[in-house]
Amino acid sequence: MTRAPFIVIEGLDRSGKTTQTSLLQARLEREGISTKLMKFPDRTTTIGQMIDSYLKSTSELDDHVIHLLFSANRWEMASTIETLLNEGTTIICDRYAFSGIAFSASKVTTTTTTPSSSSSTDATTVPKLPFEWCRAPDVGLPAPDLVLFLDISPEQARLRGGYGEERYEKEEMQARVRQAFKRLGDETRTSSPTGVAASGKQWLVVDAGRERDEVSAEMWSHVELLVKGTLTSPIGKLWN
Ligand code: Z5A
Repeated sequence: MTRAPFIVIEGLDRSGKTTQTSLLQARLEREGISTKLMKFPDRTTTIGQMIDSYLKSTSELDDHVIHLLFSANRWEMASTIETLLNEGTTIICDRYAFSGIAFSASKVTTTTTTPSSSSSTDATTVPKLPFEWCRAPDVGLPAPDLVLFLDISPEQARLRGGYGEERYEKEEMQARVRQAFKRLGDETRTSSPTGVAASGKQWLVVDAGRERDEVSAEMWSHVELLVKGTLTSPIGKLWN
């Protein structure tokens, strides 16, 4: 039995994920390939509306609670993802579980101390949520066949439109998120046969600081191989 591929686009804020997922969808449709665009958070569901109001700072939630809501927002689409792939619809997904881990694991508590021998203060940051705790709720979700990580420096991202409107859009946070994504990408490339990298599944870094057309051309070069090939392997499970 053959199935369609599951392609995830990840990246920092303003790296151009929305722009590039739309360009990719248009390209796939021009090639006659049936495609479904998904985006997480999916702000249209009841859970998604809670996430939306948290991101816009119109509500406050405990860090554990919002993390679990982001994951629940993906689980509510998990069976739809599997059905679409098995029916032959290619899925392009704007953010997925990797964002879930990278953002939550980058939240820190900062403590400042003033050593008695000095007049300056030392700042220590401690993660609020352990990395592995952040991964746990997403274990078992449908695994992507390809992750394209759109890489952009926080400085470049800040120069793009709309930056700074939502909760996590602060440079220090974005720098930590970038490191967390790097860790996820590195482990995916070197993971054991049970990881996302199994069966030729890939995490590829794309320089998103270039012109739109250059970025989309590189993305297409990676996606074309996958969508024009034949996938017979069953849909994988994340981190199982
Ligand atoms: N989050 C989380 O914490 N946990 C989770 O599990 C998930 C997410 C799934 C909202 O995500 C927040 O949720 C996000 C992560 C967290 N927080 N932060 N920070 P979102 O995906 O809904 O929102 P976003 O990350 O802010 O995405 P965005 O606004 O949609 O940005 P984008 O999609 O990466 O970029 P864009 O909209 O395509 O482009 C941004 C601007 O740059 C726009 O003006 C474009 O015209 C311009 N642009 C795009 N490409 C280029 C190039 N190549 N050159 C120049 N200008 C460009």
